Amino acid sequence: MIGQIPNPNEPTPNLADYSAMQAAFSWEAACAEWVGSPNGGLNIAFEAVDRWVIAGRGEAIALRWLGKNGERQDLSYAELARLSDRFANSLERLGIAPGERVCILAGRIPELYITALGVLKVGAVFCPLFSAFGPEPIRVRLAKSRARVLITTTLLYQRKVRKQRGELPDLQYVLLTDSREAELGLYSFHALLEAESDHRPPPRTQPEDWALLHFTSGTTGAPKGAIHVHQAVIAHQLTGRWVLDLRPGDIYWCTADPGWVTGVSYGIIAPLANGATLVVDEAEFDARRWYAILERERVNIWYTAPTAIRMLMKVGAKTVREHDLSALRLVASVGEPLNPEGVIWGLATLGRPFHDTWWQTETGAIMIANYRALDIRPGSMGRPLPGIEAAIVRRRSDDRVDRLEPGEEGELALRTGWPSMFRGYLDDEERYQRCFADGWYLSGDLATCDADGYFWFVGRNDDVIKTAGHLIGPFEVENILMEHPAVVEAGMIGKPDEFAGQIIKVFVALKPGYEPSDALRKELLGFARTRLGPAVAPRELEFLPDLPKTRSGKIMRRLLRARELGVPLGDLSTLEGEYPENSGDE
Ligand code: 6R9
Repeated sequence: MIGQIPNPNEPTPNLADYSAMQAAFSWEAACAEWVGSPNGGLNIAFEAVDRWVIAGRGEAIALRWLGKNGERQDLSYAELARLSDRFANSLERLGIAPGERVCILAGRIPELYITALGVLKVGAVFCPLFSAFGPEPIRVRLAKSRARVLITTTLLYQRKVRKQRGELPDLQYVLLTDSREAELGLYSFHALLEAESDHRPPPRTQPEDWALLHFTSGTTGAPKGAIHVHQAVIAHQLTGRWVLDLRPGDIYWCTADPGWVTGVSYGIIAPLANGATLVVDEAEFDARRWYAILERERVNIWYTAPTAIRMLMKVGAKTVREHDLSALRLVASVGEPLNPEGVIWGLATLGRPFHDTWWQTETGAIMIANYRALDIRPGSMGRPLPGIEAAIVRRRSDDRVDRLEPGEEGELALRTGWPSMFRGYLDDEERYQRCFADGWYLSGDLATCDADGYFWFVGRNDDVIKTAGHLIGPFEVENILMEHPAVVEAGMIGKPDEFAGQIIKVFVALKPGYEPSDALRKELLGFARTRLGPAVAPRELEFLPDLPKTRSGKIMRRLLRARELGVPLGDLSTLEGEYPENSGDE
């Protein structure tokens, strides 16, 4: 256990008395008291930027962008408010109606942040697509979103969208962030922006209006589009304040890409809604660069992920000591299990223990966390946010749930009813309903809870995996491999990896007439990488004569996992996260 050592030079934690807040807090009251925008609406973008301008903090830096080649750009709250007003006006001119989805496919560039806020202001639904996805995951998500507008760069458009545009009948406008030219179906983002006024009346959206669409994966079927509403901002703001201890003027860096939920909820909304300065680094992970950013920008609050922490640990403590990281007040982690060594390494080398936090695309905001004011139990995800009731349960066959005793392993469940809770999977009501039983949201994660109310992650109860913090489902990966003429069956698993947590490994059975060979292995891996993109591409491939299947013909990935880990097949109960009676998301 790591106790919190009071430091007279540091402010009292925003959440100073966890137990008192846990007893007193209610979402109903918090939502009822929320002031909202001047015309009576509630809008994420208004809460994130315009509110600060009205409050007289317009000159404060909202976004500090660090380009990969050393460029720097600061945008104040007032500038971000004006630019996003302009973009909202551009979208209105294109005829984008409230509730419509607007997609963006881009790296971490300033236009992404302007887009997110502009889309929210016009009442449309912001849908980010990860730029390391290949053409196929992008096509699937664009098609599913039915977006008429896509914001992207020339390079990403040419590499990942152009060839498939014919298969995307809804896609009318592609706005390029780095082009001044307009040609058939392609427009210049900046030219559109410049043609508009930077004034708009405050947004009119209501708390339950759709705001965000995040695609996520399950075991079966195509990716699911989790929908969030404007009211989610109340949870973003509050978790930012309580868990990340954010306050106006803080310098804050979230290393997650906005192609994933963390990069939006905590890479855009929560820090701005708390008046902080966002540091955005366009470049990919590089230990020296990261330490230099923490030092030079005097980052106070840092939210990152276990994969990055493991890579920093590998580089060693000497590199850390070359930097002055004394501005850091809180370091936190999310997305994958954070091993106790990571927490302790943070304390020993950064002078701050990593605070683990747990949540999901579906929960929209942090649900379980280690707080500044509470002791940390290294290896534990922490305790539920005030207002959140979490429990370890087992779903019964009659769809009731039984709550389990402290120490017993079961599914992590949350009592429904917080503002950032997802409101549906786009066009998939049945899958949405399956996430709930008896008034609980069932997370699909297996965990335990100790007698003091700390939660401990065990594993998933389905076949999705986390690789370098990214959630990947087997469906897309296996489907692509099966499109290759040599492949008859494919099964994906997560293979444990020292740094990425897990890497994607596929087992493949070949059609008659094809023989396993190194050349074919390389060809299949290349085939998958070209279509799926580096983030989703399998790293290893093994040939099998055939894949283990259930009587109904489903591939038994847990047997593939058992095989990989060398666990005796007869003793599946020892496999992490395996519940023979629990079919998860199937
Ligand atoms: C925010 C985000 C959700 C899944 C979740 C769980 C895993 C997240 C974790 C963690 C262990 C933590 N996960 N936080 N596992 N410890 N602190 O990551 O959303 O991409 O939807 O993934 O990530 O398995 O169910 P998402």
